[in-house]
Amino acid sequence: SVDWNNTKTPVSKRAGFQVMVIGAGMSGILAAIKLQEAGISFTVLEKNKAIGGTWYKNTYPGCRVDIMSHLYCYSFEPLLSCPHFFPTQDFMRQYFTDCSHKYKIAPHIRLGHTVTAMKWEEDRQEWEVGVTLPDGQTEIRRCNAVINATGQLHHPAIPDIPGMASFAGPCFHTADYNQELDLSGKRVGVIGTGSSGIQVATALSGSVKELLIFQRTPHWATPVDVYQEEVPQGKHDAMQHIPYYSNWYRLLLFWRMADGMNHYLVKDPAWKSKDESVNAFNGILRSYLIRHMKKETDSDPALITRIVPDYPPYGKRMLIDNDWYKTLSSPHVTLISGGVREMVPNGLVDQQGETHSVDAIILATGFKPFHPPFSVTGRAGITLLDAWGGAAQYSPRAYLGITMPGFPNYFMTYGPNTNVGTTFSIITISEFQVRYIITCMKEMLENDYSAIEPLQTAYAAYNAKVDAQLEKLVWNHPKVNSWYNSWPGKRSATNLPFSIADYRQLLLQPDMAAFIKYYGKS
Ligand code: N01
Repeated sequence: SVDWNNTKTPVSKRAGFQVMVIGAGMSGILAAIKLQEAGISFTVLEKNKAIGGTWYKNTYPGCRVDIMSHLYCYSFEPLLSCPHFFPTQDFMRQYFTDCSHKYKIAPHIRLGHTVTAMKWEEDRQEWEVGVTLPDGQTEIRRCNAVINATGQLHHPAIPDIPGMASFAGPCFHTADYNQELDLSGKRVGVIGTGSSGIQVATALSGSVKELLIFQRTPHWATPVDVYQEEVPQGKHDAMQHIPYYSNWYRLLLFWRMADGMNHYLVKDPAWKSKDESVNAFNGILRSYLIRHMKKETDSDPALITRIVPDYPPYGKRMLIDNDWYKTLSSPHVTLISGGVREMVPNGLVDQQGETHSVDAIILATGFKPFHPPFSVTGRAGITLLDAWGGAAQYSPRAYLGITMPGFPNYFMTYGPNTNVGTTFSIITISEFQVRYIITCMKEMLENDYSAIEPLQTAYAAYNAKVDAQLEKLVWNHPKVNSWYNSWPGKRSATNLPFSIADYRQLLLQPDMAAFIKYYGKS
């Protein structure tokens, strides 16, 4: 859990210190709540018409959290009222909206405000932020510090499939789901079989006439016996009335879903010479997952050979089986392996050249992680894009996943190398980060620093440790291409290579010796 005590005492010095939080999703709302408690002035800029981030944008049928509600919530606001073990999208959106009201941060959120560019003004020791307002006008806003809470995954990856424009029916991404469209009784094509793909396909399978699922590469999925289930009344009551029950339950889930899984992530040292080589734990897990596939598909050998991945479990994000395998075995569902060769006016052509006619196409093709939504220019005119290798060698990095040399008072939540590679709640990671960021700000205010930025040496030393640890883990398997490793050298710029307990330890107290401090305006 997160001890918020040290960020709760309001700071008194430096009236006028202003923080701009970008994004009113899970991390932005969290940052706002904690800034408010610390007595630091802030504004939240949100480009959407409502708050919720991911849980506002993603409204496709079947969209829900694949992490248990008891973990997928703020530690200070347990989600005890959720009727399901795995909360639905609308439930999560309501939770974050309720939190924004309960903690009185809603008045600080500016909806429909899109940040277009940001520039560090050395003379003023401030960030200059270009914003497009809801009426289309633009203006410049200034602040002392920025918390970029836009996350890793919000820019849809639209595939470049030949003939895409020729398709006559509706074709849209899961993050832009067309709610007006009634797909019941239609032939629907779904491209992609990651977390979004299996959720939308399974949910639609009950109402469409025919479902054609285009799987480029199989993903692993783990069974969870309570996926569709409601939390039983007894557990509900225990959570609410037995002292500390919910804390213990969270601890149990934490162990099962987080660091208790870490041994699966370590690759066999002999790996590079053997395509399917996995460590002993991973080998046992692999057999278990294949047994599960067989059970769910009535051991259909033709199907099994097409859905068993040729890389170790956890190489890509582990899916939670939401009746996905059962869906694949339904008579009106067809799995087409190998991806899509082209789109034609009436449908899709597979890699074997066969045309499949469909009425609508859903692109469950994922997101472009860290796709820069706006340009960020730090000291000496260096942009974040340049600092991360430029367009050709783009590979985000940060000191502790939060700050960057050359970008004073620029803080990130869910930044580079902070995504968890197990199915654990990213909310806990954001809590560690927000606590760290606010502690840094308190240090600044109490010591009258106008700005801080990490030393290049601290940044380099931390990233050397990140790289050394990444080398040992499964995400850069030669057969894995995923949003985890879509950077030069297949290095994962998204994932946290350390245990969650170790990362927490690193963020407990900022090492101010690792920062350059600036005093006042030059
Ligand atoms: O995206 P993905 P996602 N032609 O990148 C395929 C979180 N999330 O939106 O594997 C054909 O995982 C691609 O194929 P391949 C979660 O962290 C959480 O599903 O590259 N296919 C793959 O199958 C998750 O990991 C929840 O060969 C193409 C799929 O599209 C992350 O978001 C729910 C293609 C993309 O899978 C991303 O998940 C949903 C092409 N041109 C998402 N391009 C929760 O429940 C891509 N694909 C919390």
